[in-house]
Amino acid sequence: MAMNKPNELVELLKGHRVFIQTHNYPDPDAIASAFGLQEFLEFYGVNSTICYVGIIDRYNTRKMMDAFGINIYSYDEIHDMCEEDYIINVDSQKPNGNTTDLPGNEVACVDHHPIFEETDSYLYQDVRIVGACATIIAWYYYVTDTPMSSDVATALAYGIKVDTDDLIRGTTPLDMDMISFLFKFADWGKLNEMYKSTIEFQDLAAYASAIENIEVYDFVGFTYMPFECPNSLVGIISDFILSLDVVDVAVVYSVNQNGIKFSIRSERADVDSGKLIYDALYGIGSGGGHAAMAGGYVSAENIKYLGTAYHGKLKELFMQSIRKMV
Ligand SMILES: [Mn+2]
Repeated sequence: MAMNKPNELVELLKGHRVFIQTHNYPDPDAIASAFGLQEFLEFYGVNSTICYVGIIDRYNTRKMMDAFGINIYSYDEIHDMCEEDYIINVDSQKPNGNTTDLPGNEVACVDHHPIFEETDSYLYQDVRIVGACATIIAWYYYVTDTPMSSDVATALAYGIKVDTDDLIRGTTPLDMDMISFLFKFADWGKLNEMYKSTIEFQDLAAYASAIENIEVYDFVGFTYMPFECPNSLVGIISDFILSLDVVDVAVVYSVNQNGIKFSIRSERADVDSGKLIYDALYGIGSGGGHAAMAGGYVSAENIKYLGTAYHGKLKELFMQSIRKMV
């Protein structure tokens, strides 16, 4: 069923009401991809609305809306989506804990995450394992020679840079080609502005807690924040822990009343973050992602399966899974 010619996507959508849905709690790559796709479709006469579930919880992600003039709506603000409406899943796929099933019909998907469950329900599916979803959207402009606004080019470049950790994490030749393609159209000064004031004052409590609670076993750094943190902040702390010289795999989580949120990072070829979290939490929680980065979750009801000394139990589960891999 897989077509991946952008003009086929345009044909599929013509005459329908179209929503572009990102994964929940969208990050810069998801928002840039949705925005780039929206302007791409608009050029060919297809109007669409970008929507998401959850909240946009980072200052820098929120800053994208103003910087690039992006209109994106929380599903709470959309009251009239119906079954006949078409949905394009962007930076996500349907059978996925991180994407809410909305009333519309999911007809298309553009994503760079590995396919976890084969589904033939998409009429258009473009899933490629590249560093960022924004790379695929940039390629749509590239292969069709579609005019691109400076804001789209800059937002896509930002999405690629963030998801690839500045072109080092999970980066493929296509990511590099698209960065160089975007360079001609993007406003690099505006892109630079996105890198100012990236740590929010309230984040310092999470850094302090992560530093206080860190333990390192072999090459694995474990730490946690015993309070609610935005998903994206858990990821940022995980990157921070991974940057330590003695850490090659970071396991970071935040504990709150709804459960435990995990973020995994790996810079080892033999430890796949997505497989690690899936295996370590098997039967207790859920998780998945890329080789270099992944996320996961254990609900409050399931914490009891970890026992009262759950910090120790989690280390045991993750170390067991890692020893199977290395
Ligand atoms: Mn992404």
